[in-house]
Amino acid sequence: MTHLNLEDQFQAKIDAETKIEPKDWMPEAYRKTLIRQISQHAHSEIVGMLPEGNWITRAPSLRRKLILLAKVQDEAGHGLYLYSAAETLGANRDELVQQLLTGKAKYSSIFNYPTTSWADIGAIGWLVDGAAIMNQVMLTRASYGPYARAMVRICKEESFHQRQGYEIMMTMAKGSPAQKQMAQDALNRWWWPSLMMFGPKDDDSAHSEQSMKWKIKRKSNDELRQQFVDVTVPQAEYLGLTIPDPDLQWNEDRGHYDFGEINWEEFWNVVKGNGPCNRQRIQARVKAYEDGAWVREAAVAYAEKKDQRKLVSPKAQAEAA
Ligand code: FAQ
Repeated sequence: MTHLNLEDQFQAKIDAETKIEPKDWMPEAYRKTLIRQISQHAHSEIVGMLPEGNWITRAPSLRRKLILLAKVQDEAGHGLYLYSAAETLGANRDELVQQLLTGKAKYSSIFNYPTTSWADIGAIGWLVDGAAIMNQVMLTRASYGPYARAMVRICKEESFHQRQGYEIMMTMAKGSPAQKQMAQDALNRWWWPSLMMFGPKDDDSAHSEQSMKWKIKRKSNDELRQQFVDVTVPQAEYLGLTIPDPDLQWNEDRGHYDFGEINWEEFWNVVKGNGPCNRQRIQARVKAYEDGAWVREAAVAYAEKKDQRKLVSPKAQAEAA
């Protein structure tokens, strides 16, 4: 029998589609890559609550307000599952949060754009959640068990989010000319940033090759981006809206849509912290963290008191005797 070293055994497990679980041996680089990706993903869900949260008080009806509240709450839940998944790898949640608050951690570029009209809530659900699902369905098959399992539930919820966004777009696109114009304007502003969500081109993607070998990622950034364009163009046509890309064209030979070049300078600028809302987003998270300090302190004080009470309670004394 050939003797396999730990790293080869690990890769053999991945190749055989056996899930890696928290207590299994794993290369440090695998652990690090997962903590990086999962924590960036968790931060994205948490920061992602802000652009939509902006419209909760101004939703056009009670029904819309209830739906939006539920959606934003779902994003909080996703963030929490993902922080927990990162903890199974030995990451410390407080440290991860500190990295976000001090601007050291990355989160998705998309959440650094402003939501200036109600139609943006439709566009976010349709395009941003649509892009998120396209990327996350493959993650339900990621090699790391806790991440893959968290993704199953997250994807179900994201698909509801996508539909609520598309329903807003349908209502507006079939409404008055002014409403249709609002929907078109939202599409114009969210289209390109949504394509950027898939990350840099494959040639410029630092982590893709290794992450695909480890089956953390199963499809490349460009493959997923193409898949997103292919499913979204007919949806825009159904709405009677125009995608803001003069180079967009069906390519019979490839069986895919060709589309224009992304503005990569804008992408990297936003990733580096210089997008339209980066500072505002971090400030909002810092404020929420500071405003919540009393809750954390009260919880710790309560836990300490409870421990002390246990020590002096008659039952505890009798048990101790
Ligand atoms: N923005 O080598 P790659 C959502 C960074 S959740 C900012 O290709 P990788 C739900 C990347 O981190 C949306 N940075 O990296 C929702 C790396 O930097 P590093 C988030 C980006 O990891 C909806 C560098 O560039 N989804 O929307 C971006 O192999 C509505 C090189 O890139 C996830 O996080 C970007 N767009 O592939 C919530 C899914 N793209 O770490 C509220 C999980 C790349 O070396 C409302 N993540 N970078 O300093 C993934 O699938 C992957 O991490 C990718 C990037 C595909 C995002």
